[in-house]
Amino acid sequence: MPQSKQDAQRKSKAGDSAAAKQKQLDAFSQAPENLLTTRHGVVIPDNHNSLRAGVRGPSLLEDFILREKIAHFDRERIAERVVFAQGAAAHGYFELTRSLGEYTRADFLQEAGSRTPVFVRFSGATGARGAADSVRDLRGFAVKFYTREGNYDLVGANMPVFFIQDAIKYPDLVHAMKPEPHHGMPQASTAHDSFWDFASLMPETTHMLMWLMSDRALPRSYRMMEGFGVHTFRLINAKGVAHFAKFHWKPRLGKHALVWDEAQKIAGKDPDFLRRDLWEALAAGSFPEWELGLQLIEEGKADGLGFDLLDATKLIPEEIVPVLIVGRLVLNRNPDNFFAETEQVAFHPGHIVPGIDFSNDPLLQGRLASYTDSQSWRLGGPNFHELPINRGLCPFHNFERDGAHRMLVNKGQVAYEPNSLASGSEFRVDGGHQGFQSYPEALEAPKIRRRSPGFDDHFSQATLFWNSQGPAEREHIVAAFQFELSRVEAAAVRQRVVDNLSHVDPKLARKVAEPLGIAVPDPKAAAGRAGFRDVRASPPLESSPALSMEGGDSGIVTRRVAVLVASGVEVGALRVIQQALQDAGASSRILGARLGFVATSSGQQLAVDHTFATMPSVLFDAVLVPGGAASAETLARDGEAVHYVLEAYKHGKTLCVVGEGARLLRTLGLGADEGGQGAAGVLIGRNDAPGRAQLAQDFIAAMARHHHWTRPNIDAIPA
Ligand code: HDD
Repeated sequence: MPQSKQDAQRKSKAGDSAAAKQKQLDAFSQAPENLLTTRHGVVIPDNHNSLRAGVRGPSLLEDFILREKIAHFDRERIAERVVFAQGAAAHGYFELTRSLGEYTRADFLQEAGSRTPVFVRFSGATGARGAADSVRDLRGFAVKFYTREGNYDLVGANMPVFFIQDAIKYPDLVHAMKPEPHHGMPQASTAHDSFWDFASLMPETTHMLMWLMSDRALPRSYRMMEGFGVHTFRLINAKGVAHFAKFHWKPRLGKHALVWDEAQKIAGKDPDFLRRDLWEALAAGSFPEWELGLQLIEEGKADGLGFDLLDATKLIPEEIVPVLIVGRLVLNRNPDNFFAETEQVAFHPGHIVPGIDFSNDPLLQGRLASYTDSQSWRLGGPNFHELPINRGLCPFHNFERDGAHRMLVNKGQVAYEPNSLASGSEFRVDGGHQGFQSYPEALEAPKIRRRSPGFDDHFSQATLFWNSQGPAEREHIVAAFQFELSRVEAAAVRQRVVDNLSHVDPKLARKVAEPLGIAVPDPKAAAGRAGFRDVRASPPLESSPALSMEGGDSGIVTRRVAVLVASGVEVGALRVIQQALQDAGASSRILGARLGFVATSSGQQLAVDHTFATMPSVLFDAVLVPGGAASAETLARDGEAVHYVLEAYKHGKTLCVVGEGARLLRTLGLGADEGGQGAAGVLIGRNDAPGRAQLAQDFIAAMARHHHWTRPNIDAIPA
C-alpha cells in the first residue's frame, strides 16, 4: 500500500479513536462542562478565597488549589527571543499564481491556483518584548508555509540586506545594538555609543546603515512594508538544475513610512501601534496582501553581476534582474491566542522542503545552526515542533523519542531503524523516494577562516541606495544620522562614522557632520579594524528607482481620517466626504474637546468618537475640518485643536478644510485663502453641493500621495 494511503488510514483511525476517547470521557465526567476545575478535573468550589485556619488565620500549605494556580502563574513567561522579541502575527494563505515547475520541484510551487496555509510573524529586531512598536528599527517578516512536504520557513526582514557578512559577528552586532550592559539602556534604539562604535569599526555595515537611517525603518504599518528573504537561496528542479533565487514580498497597499517626529510621539501615545494596526485591519475584514516575487539567476551567470551573491550586505538591483511575480500572500485571520501562537511559533531558515536549498552565504550558514538551538532553549526542550502552531500539516514520523514536554504518545517496541520487530514497514527509509536532496555542489577547498575578496566592497551599494532616494528621503537620512550621532557621547565614534560616510558620498558626510560640531570627514581616516579595504566595484547602475519609496499611487484603503468638530459644525459636506472616504476603503472618526455630542449648525446631535488628547494627529493619516463659523472659531481658540492641525501640517499629512474651516488655517498662519489654494496637500473647499463632491475626490487623491513634503515654512511650525 502506498505510504500516503497508509498515512491517511492511520490518521483517520487516530481521528476515530480520539473521538471515541472523548465520548468516553464525556460520559465519564462528573463535572458539568462550565464548572471551573483544577488541571486534573477536580471541581473548584471557591475561586476567591484561599484555605485558611479560621477567617482571620494564616493560609494553609495544604491548599493544593491555591498552590497549583500560583505555581502555574509563576511559570507563565518563557524566555523572550534574543532578537525580534516584539511582534504580531496572523494566519492566511499563499496562492501560487504562476507555476515554478521549471525552476523547482517544491510541491507548493507547482500548480498555479494551489493554496498553502501560512502563519506570518512581523517583529521589531532591537526592542525587548513590550518595547514600543514605532521605533527606528529593522522589522522581521517571517513566513511559515505549512506545505504538503513539510514546513517551509522564509525568515526574512523588511530590508533586503543585513549588517554583517558572517554569522560569527552576530552576537557582537546584537550586543552592540541592544541596551548597554552596565545600565541596561536605551531600549529599542540604536542611538547610543556601543552600536555606533561597532558599526563604525565594521564598514561592511555601511549599506545596511543607509537602510536603517532611511524611512524604511519607520513603517506606517506592517501591512505597508516590503519583505525580503535577504540571502541568496537555490531552487532546484526535477532534473537537478539549480538557479540562485532572491525572495521579495511586495505589499498591495504600497510601501509607506511614518515621519520620525511622528514615530517618536506614537511610541508614547500608542506603543502597540503596529500590532494594533494589523489586528484591527484583520478584525475589520480588510485582509492585507503581498505579491511574492523572485529574482532568478542561472548558476553560471552569477559571476557577471559585479558583486558577490553570497554577501548578505548586497542586493541585486531589480533593474538588473527583474522580479518575477509568482504568487500572493493573504493574511485573513487573527491568532486566537497571542502566547500559544505568536509567542510560541518557532521559525528556522533550516525548515526547508525538497526543491529549495541554501547557498554558501556564511551568514545563512550560521543561522542554520542558531535557530534550532535557540528554539530548544526558548521553548524549553527538543519537542517544540509538536506545539500546535509549529506542527506540520503533513504526516511526520521518525524515531525521535522522549525529552521535555513530549506530547506524542509513540507506540510499540521499536524506536530505531533499521528494525525487523515493528509490525509493518512504517518509518522506513525508502531509496525509491527522493525526499530532500541537497544540491550536489562540488567542493574541494582548504579549510580557511577568510572571506572571499568579492566581499570587500562595502560602499558601492550604499552609494547606489543614496543615489536612488528622492529629495525628501535624503533629508530624512541626513536627519536620522544626525539624531543618532548626537546621542553618541564619544566624539571619536561620531567622527569615525562620518569618515566612513564620506566613502558613500562626500556631500552626505559633510551634511551629517555640520551641526554635530565634528571635523570635516576624512575618507583616509576611515579605517575600520575589521577588514576595511578601499575597494569599489564599478557600479553596474547609477541609481535604482525600486529602492525609493516615493511615488506610486496605492490608494487609501484602511487609511484613517480625523474630523475635528465643535458646536455649530456644518455637516452637509462632512457627510459627502465621509461617504466618499468609506467608498474608497478609508475610515473617519469624529474628534472633539470632550466625549458625548456636539450640536450641529442645523440643531442635530453629532456623536464624538474620541477627544483630541486621546487620539492625537499622529494616529491618523489625514485631518478634515468641516465648515460652520461657530465650530471653526471654537477650534481656533482650543490649544489642542490648534496643535492638532499644526502637527498634521508639519508631518506632511493631507489637510482638508471646508468653508469657514479655512479661517482656522489662516489663524494658524498656514496661508490659506477661503476658496483659494493652500500649500501642497492642503485642500480648501466650498460648501455647495458640486464643490463638496469635487472636494471629496481631491481629498482622496491627495491622501493617496501619503505625504506632502514641499510645504512652505514647515521648519517654522512649532509642532
Ligand atoms: Fe535571526 C530570530 C531575521 C540573522 C539568530 N531572525 C529572527 C527572527 C527574524 C530574523 C525575522 C524572528 C522570527 C520570529 O518572528 O519568530 N535573522 C533574521 C535576518 C537575518 C538574521 C533577516 C539576516 C539576514 N539571526 C541571524 C543570524 C543569527 C540569527 C546571523 C545567528 C547566528 N534569529 C536568530 C535567533 C532568533 C532569530 C537567535 C532569536 C529567537 C529565535 O531565533 O526564534 O536564533
